[in-house]
Amino acid sequence: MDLSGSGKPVTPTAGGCAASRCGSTADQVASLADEVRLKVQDHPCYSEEAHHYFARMHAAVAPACNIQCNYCNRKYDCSNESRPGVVSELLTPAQAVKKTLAVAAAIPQMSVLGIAGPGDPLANPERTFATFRGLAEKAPDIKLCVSTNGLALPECVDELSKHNIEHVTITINCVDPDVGAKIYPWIFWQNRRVRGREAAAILIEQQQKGLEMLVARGILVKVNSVLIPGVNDEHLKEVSRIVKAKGAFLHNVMPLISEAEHGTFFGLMGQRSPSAEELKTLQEACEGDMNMMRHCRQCRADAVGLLGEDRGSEFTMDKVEAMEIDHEAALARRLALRAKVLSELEAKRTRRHAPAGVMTQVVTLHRPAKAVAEGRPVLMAVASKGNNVINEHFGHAKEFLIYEVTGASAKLIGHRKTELYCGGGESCGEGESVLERTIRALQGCEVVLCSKIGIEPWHKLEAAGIKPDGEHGMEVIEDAALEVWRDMLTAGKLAQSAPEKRRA
Ligand code: CLF
Ligand code: SF4
Repeated sequence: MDLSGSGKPVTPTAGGCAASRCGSTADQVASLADEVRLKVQDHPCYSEEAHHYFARMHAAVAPACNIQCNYCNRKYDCSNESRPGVVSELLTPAQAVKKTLAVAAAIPQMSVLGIAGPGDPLANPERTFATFRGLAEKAPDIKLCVSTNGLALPECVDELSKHNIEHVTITINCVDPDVGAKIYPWIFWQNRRVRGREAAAILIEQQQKGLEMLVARGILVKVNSVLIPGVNDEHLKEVSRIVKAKGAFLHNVMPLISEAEHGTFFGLMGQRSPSAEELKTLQEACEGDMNMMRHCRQCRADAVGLLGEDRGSEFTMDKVEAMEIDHEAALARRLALRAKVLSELEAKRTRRHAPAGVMTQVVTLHRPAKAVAEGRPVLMAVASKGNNVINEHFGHAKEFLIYEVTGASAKLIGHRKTELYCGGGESCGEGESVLERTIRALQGCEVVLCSKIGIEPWHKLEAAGIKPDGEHGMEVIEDAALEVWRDMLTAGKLAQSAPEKRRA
């Protein structure tokens, strides 16, 4: 693993137009230049494959922010990198280092420490860099990651470089100040508050300058954009084109989370969030220009665990203080697990690309016969706790991974959180059960793959036109999904056009 931080500019891929496809899926990771592959192969956000196996945590050390976004209420987590919800504990840098070491000792899959709020990390540079310094000394195997709105980025790039930070996320919602003026009411700039279009213009200039400086130093940049229907939806295609042209590694378009009860300007003004279909359509439109992140969970600024997991309550400071930790043994466990996972993934890739004479069943599933590739795509929901296998009970799943499956591939295109579809209120329907909410969250899917499922949900899913499948428990997700797709094709279910409900 590259802990050297050579500071040399990095070519994102081995070459050619593949540069625009770099990033996340298994085969894409395999095709990256070695220097970049070492940086992303165990980063759960920069590699879709890695997110099944590796965990990250966020240290909430950065309370202040230097801008105001209309989707943010400062009582809540930063929407740059989190879903609304208060940060449980604001940490000092020393506490953050202690907590990170405790998490890394208990969760050997932990490979990244990110600082993503609750305000802006670079508006709190002393606290942010003190945390990174402390951790780099004590756990040099943990990658350091930061997420920022970009206003203070240019003045921090040298410092980021010095601290061997190889991954920076910039939230860029626009490249046009007129669009920006609808998203940012003000920024705090050179000791004064600047408003409206002028504020947006300064922010955009700083973001673009910061992006260019990072790329020039070989730091991988992910751009996050919040999709705000009617405000920047069409405009994000232009954003994607520009940031890719400037060398951003990955683009992550996230849906606006807008609820009146969060007290945000957008929430109170009734600005709606995009539908799953709108998000997918935009991601596909942007994908023509660059690789898109599809597995983001919009996690909290104090998130702990695999993406989608929330293990923060196991690591409150009082619990951390009481832990006795053998740091050397923990480091050895992490390194051993990382080596094992990465070598297994490498072996899997080699099997998949083996010549025809030595094809395994896995290869067959990933390379179906030509005739098999002709059915229509099917959306499948998958209940998984990680490791890229179907290992979660339907009734225990708090989220489902959504795959678009064709004869040629099973592609992760997003996730659906069942919690977001909470009952109560006019829009949700009074008295709606958890099961009904879950089924509503799965609208558009035709199959649910899970390790087990009870008889009542089985019947209700079927009645809703979704086929429950508990037969592939503990199987690799993509392989099982492709097998189910082929069974549907054989049964003559894929000839007709996609059901009307898929467009819901
Ligand atoms: Fe955190 Fe962000 Fe680093 Fe990941 S999150 S600072 S790059 S370690 Fe990841 Fe969470 Fe999405 Fe962010 S899933 S919100 S993209
Ligand atoms: Fe909130 Fe983050 Fe925007 Fe600051 S940058 S206002 S903390 S969402």
